[in-house]
Order: sequence, then structure tokens, then C-alpha cells
Amino acid sequence: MNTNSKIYIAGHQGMVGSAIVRKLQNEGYTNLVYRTSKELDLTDQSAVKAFFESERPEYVFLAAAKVGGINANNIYRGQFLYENLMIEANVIHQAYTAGVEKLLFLGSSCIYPKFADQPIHEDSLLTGALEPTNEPYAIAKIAGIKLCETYRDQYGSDFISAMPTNLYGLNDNYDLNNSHVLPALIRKFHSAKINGDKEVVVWGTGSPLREFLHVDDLAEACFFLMENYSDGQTINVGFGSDLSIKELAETVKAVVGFEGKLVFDASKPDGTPKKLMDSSRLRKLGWKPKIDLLDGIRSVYDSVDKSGW
Ligand code: GFB
Repeated sequence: MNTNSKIYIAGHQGMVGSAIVRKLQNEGYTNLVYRTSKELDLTDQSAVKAFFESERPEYVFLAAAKVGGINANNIYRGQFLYENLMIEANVIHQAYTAGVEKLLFLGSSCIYPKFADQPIHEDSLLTGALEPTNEPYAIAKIAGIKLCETYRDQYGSDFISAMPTNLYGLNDNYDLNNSHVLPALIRKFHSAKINGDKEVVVWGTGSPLREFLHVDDLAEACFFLMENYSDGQTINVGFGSDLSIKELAETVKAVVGFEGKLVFDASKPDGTPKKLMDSSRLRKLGWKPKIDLLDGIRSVYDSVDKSGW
């Protein structure tokens, strides 16, 4: 890529896409293309075809997806499978047809088996059963990886896929039912502090282990991979260490300054017991994360708009 390259960021209003846009702009890239979901419905094959034919981007970051936390994944199962399959199939196929030079597809750590050996190596893909709560989303993401892989095999397309661990950062979703754990906890502890509540309910047992990466670190990794990685093998993008949901809740509680109790609601699903990525493939190429979890949570808490909570 050079600073005049025409780059399409699919999903530029989401947490990941907007972080990639900020990174590209900071690097001096000026020829960025994007569309809101109202302007371009990525599940609509003919609309995506027309968009690629008229815009002819040279590079594509495919960060558009139907996403959510454990509850959203579990409830909107059909939508998570259908919408993600359609978005990926349309964007990846039209990128190939329009002769896009390079495409980066973003997957998710939930593509790996529920009981994969830890830390999870890229080679554990398709070696075991998936976590049921997010199986539809994972199957769609696996299909996206395989589209990149097979278009490389069959057509020589330089399409790569990166698997981020659990993410947080600017422009996250704070909906209490549909969000991921970190934004949900930030909101719950903040509201409890403001309302003078005595306790905050944390879903599940608190024992699952999760790894968290700030989305600005992910955006750095995506930029790095677009510049330096052209291999058919998918590549993990993790932080390097994990903590339990209970420890995470204690950390968020301290950052927010809530003084009440934590209550665990074990009727809510825990999901995968442990999900730490082996990111050595990427680390060996020279990338590493810069934002420590505590600093990341503090900066998110300070900057998020809490007015609607
Ligand atoms: O972040 P999260 O929704 O997704 O939940 P996953 C992580 C853990 O936090 C689970 C617990 O064990 C939840 O039960 N948790 C505790 C909470 N309190 C809350 C809360 O208030 N809200 C939420 N959301 N969780 C997702 C996948 O799995 O990870 C997606 O469903 C995607 O497909 C994403 O891969 C990265 O880490 O369990």
C-alpha cells in the first residue's frame, strides 16, 4: 500500500473498522472508501457487485460483521450465520472479481474448538467441536477464512485472514443484553455507582478465562499484516495473557470506583472455559501489543459517552 492507494474499509462505523480508519489516517492514507450499512447493504449481492465495479478499490479491510456478546450470539443464531455468510461471500467474491490487490478478513477466536489446547494455535482450527453459544457465528467466520484460503489456492488472490481475541475500545457496543463482557461491566458498574446500588450482577460463574486486546492494537496489527503478511495460513492476534471474568469484574469495579458487591448469576452461560490465543506466529514477525489492560480499561471508561446509561 502507499498513501494514495484506494482502500475500502468494510464496517468503518464499527469498533474494529473505525480503529482501522484512524490508523490509516494517522499513517497519512487519504484515499479511503467506505459506506454506511444504509448506503450499501453488504448482504445484497448485486449492490456489492455494483459498488466494487464503480469504486474499484485496490485494498480491502473486511471488518463488517454482525457481532455481539455471548447472549446475542446465542439468541440471534440464524441472523449471525446468515448475515455473516452473506457479507463475507459478497465482499470476498466481488473483491476477487474486481481484481483487488489484497484483502484482509477479520475472524474471531471463537472459530477454534471449545476445548482446544491452550494457548490456541492456528493449527487447531477444525480439530474439535465448537462452543454451542457461538457456533453459528464461528461457522460463518470459518467459511470466511476458507473463502480467503481457497481463492488464494484457486485464483492466486492475495487474501489473508486474521483472528483477533476478545476486543474492547472506542465505539464499542454498550447494550446490556447484546454487548460483550467488558463494555457490559463498565456500564453496569458505572450505573450502580451513580444509583448507589449495593451489588452488580455478573453473568455466569466468573471462572471462564478470557484474553482482551485493545482495538487500537488490533488496528496496528491489521495494518502490519496488510504490509507484511501474504500467507494462506490464518494468523492469531492476541494480547498474550488472560484473566478470569471474576478478576476482570474486580478490575472494572476498581477503575469505575464502585464499592458494592459482585453477585454471580450462574443461570447465564459461561461459554468457552478458556480462550487464550497463541500469537507467536505474529510476534515472530515483529508485532506486539502496546496497550496494557488496566490502562485500556481506564481510557475507555474516561472517554465513553455515559449520558444515555
Ligand atoms: O464477552 P462475552 O459476551 O463473550 O462473555 P465470549 C465473556 C464471558 O463473560 C462469559 C461473562 O463467560 C459471560 O458469561 N459475562 C459476565 C458477561 N457478565 C457479563 C455481561 O454482563 N455481559 C456479557 N456479554 N458477558 C464471544 C462470542 O464469546 O466472544 C463471540 O460469543 C465472539 O462469538 C466474542 O467470538 C469475541 O468471549 O464468551
